[in-house]
Amino acid sequence: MTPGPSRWTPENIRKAQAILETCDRMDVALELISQELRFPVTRQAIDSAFRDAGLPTPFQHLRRRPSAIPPIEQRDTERMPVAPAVELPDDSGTTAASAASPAPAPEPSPSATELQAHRLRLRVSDLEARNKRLLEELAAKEDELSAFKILDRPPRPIESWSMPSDKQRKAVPVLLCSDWHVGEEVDPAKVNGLNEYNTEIAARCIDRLAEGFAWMLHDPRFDCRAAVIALLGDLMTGYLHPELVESNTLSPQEEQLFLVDKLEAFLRKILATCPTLERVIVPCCSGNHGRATDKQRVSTREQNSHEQVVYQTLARLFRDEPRVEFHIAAGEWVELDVFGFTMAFTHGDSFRYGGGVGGISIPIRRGIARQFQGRKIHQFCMGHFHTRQDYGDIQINGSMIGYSCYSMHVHAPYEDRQQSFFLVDSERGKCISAPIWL
Ligand SMILES: [Mn+2]
Repeated sequence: MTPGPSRWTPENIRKAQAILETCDRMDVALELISQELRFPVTRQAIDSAFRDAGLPTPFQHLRRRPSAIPPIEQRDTERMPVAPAVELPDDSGTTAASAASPAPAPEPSPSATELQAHRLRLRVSDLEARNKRLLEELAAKEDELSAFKILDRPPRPIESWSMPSDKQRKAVPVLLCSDWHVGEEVDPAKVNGLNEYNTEIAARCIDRLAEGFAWMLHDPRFDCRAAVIALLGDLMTGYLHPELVESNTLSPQEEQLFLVDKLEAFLRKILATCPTLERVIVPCCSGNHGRATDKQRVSTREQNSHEQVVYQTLARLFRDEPRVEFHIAAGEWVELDVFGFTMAFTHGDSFRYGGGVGGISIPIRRGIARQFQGRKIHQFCMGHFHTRQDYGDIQINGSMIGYSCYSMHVHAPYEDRQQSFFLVDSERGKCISAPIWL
């Protein structure tokens, strides 16, 4: 049996961090964390979970600002005007040296013990109230985040993790998903018999893509704990051209529902078949085909895309799945930091290619040089061109629909249905770049 996923999900680690930061003592913190996470948390377990996550030790998270917490005596004497517990001898006649030496501790009187107990009880109830309030605030903030903000947070970098042995390399698999065109049909009779595509074939391809991804992860040379599954648009065809109203087998609304169902099953299959993955990051960009307007809107691209609805719906379906994180583009790009390598994802339709002999890399290089103004991006990922190309720092995806009437019309070279897969090695960057054939 393979072990189940760790209970120390990023979400649980965040909760533990938040609680530690409100506590002064480790034993109190451990008890509160156990209550919150609903499993017994030991010092060793939390130490190793934080170590694995590359965080400072739990002890370093504790709130250790003595000045912020007045000593019991100062604080509570204000509240409780009780006679001082210990009568100090009159020191008016003593020298400085003798004043500095500790006075012999007097026997605590019964009233002093009672007072101390009372103070401690007050302190405990203070702390309990404070912790309860903070936990409530934390829960409220989390609700707020999951309802509205989850989609706006910039992706948390993928950081390196510690490994028990050095026989494997650490890597993050990246899968580009784009140009599925699920509502479009390819009639073999219209493409010289080179291809056939419809919703049934699309559904089968989506399932095969999840299988292919899991198959690529079976590589024993690599330890993969986080993955990137990028949804890069044109997953639907929509009514972009008048002829598509006649030829599509699904309307834009039907395509959205089809995609929500299939993408949910696709991601759940990846979670089920890739148990080593602790984080699955899903950058989402809309394609030009998903637009709900006649012409492509520029500044309100995402607000006017049907694909945005698909992505937002998926993010809500996976709200309670801590392993999956959606990051939906606000504009053209989503950026992500993987082991310190910067990656940028987009659909790709802003790059105009007129069929020049230099190939598509020329207009893309010119475009990104302007858009990023020299800022170093190690890996650009995009779809749109239906031709899988690996230009090193630019990865262009193939398509799921494959060769179509449109491909014939623009004299595009034939290419089998395929999507792009590669690994980001923790030290060397991109490697094992391969198509997943569908
Ligand atoms: Mn496109």
